[in-house]
Formats: sequence, C-alpha cells, structure tokens
Amino acid sequence: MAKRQVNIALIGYQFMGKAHSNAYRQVGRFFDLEVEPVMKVLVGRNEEKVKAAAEKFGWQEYATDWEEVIARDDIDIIDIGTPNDTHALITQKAIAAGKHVLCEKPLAISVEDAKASYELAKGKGLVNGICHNYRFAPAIALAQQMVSSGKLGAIRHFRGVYLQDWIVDPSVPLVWRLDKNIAGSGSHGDLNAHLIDTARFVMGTEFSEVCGLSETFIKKRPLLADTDGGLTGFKSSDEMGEVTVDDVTSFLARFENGATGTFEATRLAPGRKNYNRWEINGEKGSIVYNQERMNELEVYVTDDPAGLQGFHLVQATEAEMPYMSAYWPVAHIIGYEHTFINMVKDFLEAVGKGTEFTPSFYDGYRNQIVLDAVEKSANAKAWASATL
Ligand code: SOE
Repeated sequence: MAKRQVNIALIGYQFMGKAHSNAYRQVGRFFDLEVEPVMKVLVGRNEEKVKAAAEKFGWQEYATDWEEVIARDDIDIIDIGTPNDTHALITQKAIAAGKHVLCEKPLAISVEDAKASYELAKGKGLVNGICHNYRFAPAIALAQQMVSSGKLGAIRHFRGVYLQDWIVDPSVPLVWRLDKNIAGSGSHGDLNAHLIDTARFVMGTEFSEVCGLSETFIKKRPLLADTDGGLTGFKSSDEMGEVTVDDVTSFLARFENGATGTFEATRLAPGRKNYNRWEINGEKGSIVYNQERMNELEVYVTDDPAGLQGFHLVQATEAEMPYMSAYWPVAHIIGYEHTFINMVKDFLEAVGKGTEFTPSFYDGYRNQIVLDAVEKSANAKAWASATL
C-alpha cells in the first residue's frame, strides 16, 4: 500500500537549512517510515540563493514569502531554520494555520514568546518539536537509558562545558549570532541551551535554581559587509559595531532531583571546536560524553570487581543501541548529520502515528526559563529560581 505523503516546507537554507534538508533526503533511505516525506518547498528571502539551495538540496520548489507558504493547503509540516528572532512569529502563524511544526532552537528569544508558542500548540493535535539535535546522538540516548534504568543510582552531579573558538579572532564580524536583538543571547543561548536540554533529558528532572556569571570580552567588532547567516566566509566592513551578547556564561544549578550542576559556554576557547562535553556522577557510577567523539561513552561503574575498576569505552554503535540498527555494523561510525536524521525520523513517526514528539515546545519553553533565569541571576549577582 502506498504510504501517506506529507509535504514539508523548510524555512531557512543556511547551516541548519542544509542539516535539515539532508535529514529529510536521507531519513527514508535508512528508516522504514510510516509516511513518505516530500521535500516540497524551500523558503528564503534571497531569491537567487534560495533557488540555488533548493536545487542543490533536492527541494521540488523554492519560495521567498514564508507567509504564503504557510497558507498553502498542500503543506503539512513547517520546519523553521531561520535566525532566532523569527522563530516565535513563524511558529505561531504555522500552528494557527494547522501545520505540524519543527522549530530550530530556541523556541523564542524570550520566555513570554516561548510560553505563547507552547500554549498555542497545546491540545491542537499538531506535532510540535524543538530541534535539540544532540538528544538524537545514539550515545546520549544510551546515557539517558542507563540513567533511567537506575544503572548509576541517584545522580548527584551534572558537569557540562560547551566550548568553541570560532569568534576568538576579534576581526570576526558582527554576525547575527552576536546581536542580542536577533540571537537573544550569545554563547549562553547558542551553547548552554544544548547543555540545559541534555541535563533535563539525561537526568529526567527539572532545574530548580541557578546562579550565573557572564562576560563580554570583545566589545566591538567590524560590521558585516554582506549579510550572511553562516559560520564561515564572512566579509567585514571598515566600520565597527557593538557586541551585544555574552562571550562566556557560566552557572551553577540545583535540580529538583537533588543533583547539583555546573555549566560553562564560550566561543572564545582557542583550540576547542565543538567541545560539547559533560559528565554525570551517580551513586553507582559515572558517564562522560564528548561531542567530538560522539560515537563513544566513557562509563565507570562502582560494582566492577577490584582490579578491573576504571572508566571503559562503550562503542555507542551496536545495533541494540538507539537508532543504530538503521545504519552500519558496530564501530562503523556515524556523524553530526545523523543526529538530524534521527530527529526527523522521530518527528515523522509522530506525524504518521498522531503521537507526541519530544523534545516538544514544552521542552523549548522550559529551556528558555532556565536561560532567562541565568541571565537574571548574573545581572542581579544572586541565585534565581528556574521553575515554572
Ligand atoms: C554555533 O555556535 C553552533 O552552530 C550552534 O548554533 C549550534 O546550536 C551548535 O550545535 C553548534 O554550534
């Protein structure tokens, strides 16, 4: 029997547009899906660039007006991969038009807007998702299974750093990720948001309070000569402008399950490229994950016999492990793009079955509450509540 076709419109064609396009193109080649995803239309502001991207990525059509695309009856899913300040508006219009929505992180750049998107989608029977793609790395999904099965006992510590260095050179211009009005915040929203999601996901608990510290070291940078949403190939002008976001944000946290946490995000850590590394310590063991070695987990369990105690490396590529049976034999490793393929697989499954997808808008809303509480705490130099 022919599968039900679901037509997708993707808004945004740069870094995330490329990652999501690749995911839709590949997903049905690895997973047996309930539905047949159709890459219907790619949307972007610049006609020449979006046309070229649509051809390159394999979309049937391209368009420049996202509101017109949302209004189309033949579109089932709106996928949003645009700069952060546009997420809430596009999400809310898409939900109001009865579309399933998969939105890149963040759900919005304020708690109020994130809450509005969450509340609008609630009870509508539409699948809503926020793209925290690292949840879909098999090693992280495996860590979550180990913790929820009780293998580590009660968790006491989450210790996460997310370090990059792509703006350490002060001549890197003011791309949108350095503009508070567009990005919402700097390293904090860009990188701590991922750690916050991972902590909630892996430990299955919520943040209760946080104490933050932020700094902007490079206060002025050249303006962009050409608009570009990517992470490389920028053109600078001779004029300088103000950096309005944090370069580094660190914070302490308490969780509802009694655990404590430390977090640090910066894009000024020379030599660290995409060093999303965290470890958790429980009563009976520890787990370490590093995105730069995403196919592995380091695991220590206290009940190993004396003489054999120590961290050991688990290949998170065995067929029994989350998502892996769709790919290659053990240790034939996967990469960054597979986190997106796994994510759209779960999303399409939810659309096909009429079930819920996680992380959902609720998770995006909770994430925004924590980000916001850290900023408030850093400004007030005091602890802040991170609960609903
Ligand atoms: C840039 O810092 C960036 O692409 C983030 O925007 C992503 O969310 C992160 O996954 C990788 O780094």
